[in-house]
Amino acid sequence: MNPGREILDRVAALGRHSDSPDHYTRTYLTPAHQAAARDIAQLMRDAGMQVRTDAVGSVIGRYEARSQGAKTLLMGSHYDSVRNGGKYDGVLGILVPIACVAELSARGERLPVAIEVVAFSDEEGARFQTGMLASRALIGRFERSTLEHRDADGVRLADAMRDAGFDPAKIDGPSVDLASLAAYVEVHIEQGPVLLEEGRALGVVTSIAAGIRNTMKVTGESGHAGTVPMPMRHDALAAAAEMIVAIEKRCKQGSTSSLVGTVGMLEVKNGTGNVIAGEVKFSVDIRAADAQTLSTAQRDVFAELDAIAKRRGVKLEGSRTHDVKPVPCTGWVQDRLAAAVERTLGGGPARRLPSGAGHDAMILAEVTDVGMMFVRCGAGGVSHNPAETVTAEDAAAARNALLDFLRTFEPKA
Ligand code: HGY
Ligand code: MN
Ligand code: MN
Repeated sequence: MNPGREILDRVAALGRHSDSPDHYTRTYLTPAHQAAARDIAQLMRDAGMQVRTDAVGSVIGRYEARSQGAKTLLMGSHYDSVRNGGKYDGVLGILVPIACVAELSARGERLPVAIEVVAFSDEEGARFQTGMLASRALIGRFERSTLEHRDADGVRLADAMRDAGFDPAKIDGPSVDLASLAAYVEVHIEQGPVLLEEGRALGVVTSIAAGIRNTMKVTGESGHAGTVPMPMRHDALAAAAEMIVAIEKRCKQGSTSSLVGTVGMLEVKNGTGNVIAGEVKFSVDIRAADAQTLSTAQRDVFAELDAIAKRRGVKLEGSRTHDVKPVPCTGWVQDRLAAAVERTLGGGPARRLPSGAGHDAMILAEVTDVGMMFVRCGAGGVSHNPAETVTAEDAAAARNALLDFLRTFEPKA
């Protein structure tokens, strides 16, 4: 079978493990999430890897080097998803390296480095607002305060872990040998239109955008929709609505198109059609390619939200749930990936491009050199959307380029 076709069939099979019968959603520690983990572990074993699961549910497959004491090349991505997302986000970056190791194993090939493929259990943070939870835990920098986060049903993260058979007390250090890491390489769909518009199957990431996420709470005064005169209202939902438009307005300003602002979640407490809303929560996600643009935009946005709250006589509180600095991908890793892409695709220099999306590579960059390979997204480059798609030819190209990268890989002296 065409290796790309086999990868896509596996994406589809894993995509059937969803929290919802109506769309693809796989959030941290749900039954669907744990079923996917079991399938991924089996795929790793079938590919000739020894498999372990760490204290937060990341599944790690190891393929030994040709000699003892070798460095370890880490690869991988995440197997959780956003709500109503696309099946390729994260999962492709797990299945492509597994396919490469399966090929090496079938031919009895061993490399000068060991390979570890990590399926991160929680990168999106969609259920508990815990972005990059699993990669932080992998490198020993799990933030224990997240154990108190609750999901939409009020379930504490710590309790969800115990229910799924994980012990929060065991999250106590790296789940890989950091000293042995040669580099980390992540294959991921581009989640944008550049490769599609330029007719390229693959690209090499130069840098990953910075980003912050907050959960905001607006507290006003609930009241009767029919009796409270407009000038006397402290309407939490109307205030939030003005704030949401203010975020969009500020993030549309400025010279750099890398500045983006999104409110993806809005929750009206005890929302009722004939009641003036007393309490509202909403999410804020602001990103930019560089720290200065992000910092200035943040300063302006939160100052404006405070001014709106003051003018409307509502209380505004915010908690930071995610904060990542911009991450440059390491030069030598980029160059090796670009050479492998060029040998695989031909057609001149590989396209290098920035990532507006965040990735586990940002966290691994705290402990080792990192690189990312992008795979063309179809359907206009859309992602975080069920229309997200990748062709079998491009999946095969990614597998072939990564295999070339592995077969020519020597740890940096
Ligand atoms: O939000 C992101 O950039 C990624 O999908 N976690
Ligand atoms: Mn994503
Ligand atoms: Mn992703």
